[in-house]
Amino acid sequence: MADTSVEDLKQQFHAALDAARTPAALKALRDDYLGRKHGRVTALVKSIATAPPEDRRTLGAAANTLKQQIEQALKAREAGVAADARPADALDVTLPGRRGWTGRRHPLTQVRERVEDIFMAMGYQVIEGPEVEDDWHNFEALNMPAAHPARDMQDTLYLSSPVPAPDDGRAATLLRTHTSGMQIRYMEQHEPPVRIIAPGRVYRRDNFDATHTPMFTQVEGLVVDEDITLGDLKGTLNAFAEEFFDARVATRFRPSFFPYTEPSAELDVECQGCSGRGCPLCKQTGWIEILGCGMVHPAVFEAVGYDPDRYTGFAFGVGIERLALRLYGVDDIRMFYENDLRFLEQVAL
Ligand code: 2U9
Repeated sequence: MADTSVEDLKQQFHAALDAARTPAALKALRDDYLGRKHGRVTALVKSIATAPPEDRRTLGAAANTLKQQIEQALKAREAGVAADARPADALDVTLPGRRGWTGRRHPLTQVRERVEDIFMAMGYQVIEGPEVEDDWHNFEALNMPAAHPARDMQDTLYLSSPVPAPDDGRAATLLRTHTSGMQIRYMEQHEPPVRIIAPGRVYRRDNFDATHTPMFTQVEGLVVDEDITLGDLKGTLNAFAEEFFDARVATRFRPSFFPYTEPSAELDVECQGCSGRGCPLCKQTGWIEILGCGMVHPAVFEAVGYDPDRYTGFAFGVGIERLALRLYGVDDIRMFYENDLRFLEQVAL
């Protein structure tokens, strides 16, 4: 009986020792077994006095041996744990990692860069220039003479009087309403062939509501050479649409009007959300408008000193916000300017 309890105690101790991995656990184990007042082995030794006399010798020897074994085992383990011990604030490599916050480009920047990349790969040069423009580059050279409605103060943000006083030699200055002035500047300084895109911010005197902002982003393109045809325009813009949507998309060119192109068109692509069947994204039409385009008006070539009988060209303009709205199915353009991370993190190409 007494032997069994010594053996039990020994087994229990070794099981507990296996589980004790820290200095604190070892200390608790030591107290549990060897503690002066309540230690189990201590109690066993004390119990010898009340055991039957004929058992005392063997029991005493067994208890002593156990006490020594426990003492040795604890010492050995205490030494090992001390060597392994780490300060409480040490790196715990088993904890799950903390993910860093990765920044990304604004959705409008992503769409603009995607458009730029596609045309750059086709050999177009990117040109950039001032947002404050003069009357000639923004209007006059683009076949929009003095009385043209687009020049109205209702539409354009002027920085000077729209009609300078007769004795004022300076031209009217304004916030550009499109990036086309850049193409005019480029043609004034270079002979054809021309193959450029002009991205940038443009300004219009507009409301700030779900579908309008007084500032928005454009990418315009211009190609000029001998024998450029409407077929070049269609082939180029179809290729652009397939690259942009990364798919064989159906397109259609709808007739339109712009003062600086003739003929003019708007390009629709089959709605990617419903494959043309009709959905809220395409307002049930099955088509999504992505850009305006046309053959450059001869009056524009005359304004920059190009011979309109020798050169032809095509031009196009993409409104990046409108395109992004349709791409992401966003119903309020203001979302792009509020910088609410909950929105920005959801829209990514
Ligand atoms: C030159 C000659 C012609 C650029 C063009 C468009 C058609 C067009 C709109 C798209 C949405 C403006 O941002 S938007 O509101 N643009 O539809 N833009 S042709 O034509 C040019 C440009 C420069 C010298």
